[in-house]
Amino acid sequence: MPIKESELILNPDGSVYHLNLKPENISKTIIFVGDQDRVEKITKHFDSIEFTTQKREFKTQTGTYKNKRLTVISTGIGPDNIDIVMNELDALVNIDLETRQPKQNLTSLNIVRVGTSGSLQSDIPVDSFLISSHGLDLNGLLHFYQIEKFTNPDVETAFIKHTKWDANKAKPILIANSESLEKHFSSSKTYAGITATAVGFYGPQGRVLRLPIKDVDLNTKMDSFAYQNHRITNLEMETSAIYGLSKLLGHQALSLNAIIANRANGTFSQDSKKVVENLITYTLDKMTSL
Ligand code: R1P
Repeated sequence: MPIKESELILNPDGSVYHLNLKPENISKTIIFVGDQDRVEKITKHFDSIEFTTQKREFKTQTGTYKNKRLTVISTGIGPDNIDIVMNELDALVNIDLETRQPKQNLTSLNIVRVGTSGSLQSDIPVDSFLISSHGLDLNGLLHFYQIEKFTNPDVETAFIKHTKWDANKAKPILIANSESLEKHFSSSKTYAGITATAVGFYGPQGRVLRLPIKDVDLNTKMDSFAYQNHRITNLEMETSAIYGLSKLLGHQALSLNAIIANRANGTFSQDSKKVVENLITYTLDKMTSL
């Protein structure tokens, strides 16, 4: 049965609905950024750019860096956008858009997020690079999919117990990164740890402006959580969704974080643009041998 027009929505030119992309517009190696203005901060290093498009917050450029064909795409903020980006990118490679049928031979994309994040650990300072060993999904997105096979119940149960997790909130799920990508991108310059992925920037990350939040101690409890060799190092808004949907769809994913804030000691980078720029050049250089 072909996938219905209401489920796989295509634009009149045949491109996928939100991303405005056709299969030939993307490389199999893709960099995600949150901010649409960060796309060109990456592609300014390219030898050449063959394709550019943008719809809403989803800006895409494809080109070559030292002869390696790469696509850079902005996802905007949050796991809800990751649901759109991951499903539509997968459709571009794994669904025949003419017949609307899933392909027999599936393609696995390499996806690397270059993002910013706040450290929860005082020993992971601002201006450092952090690789997410896992995404800890605190936002509920993955519960809409059949994710059971990729969860880590022992760690999740320990986390729920340690934080006295409110049963009215979505149950936390822990998803691992792509081991091979982690090996490729690790170096003496990188820290590693669990990245917690929140559904919002303020209350869901423990920030209080005028609204009281339910658990003012949640960040401290996350910071002190330890299970075997696992600890939670940082908090942002996309990693667990990227990891979970990549596992389900058969893609390789890694999240690289420029640490611009340290929530444990209250510091913020003196030059956050510089640490992001440094992470971009670090990532691009590793990309050439991927
Ligand atoms: C919030 O300001 C945004 O910044 C972080 C969060 O994950 C969220 O998307 O990442 P990016 O800078 O990669 O967007």
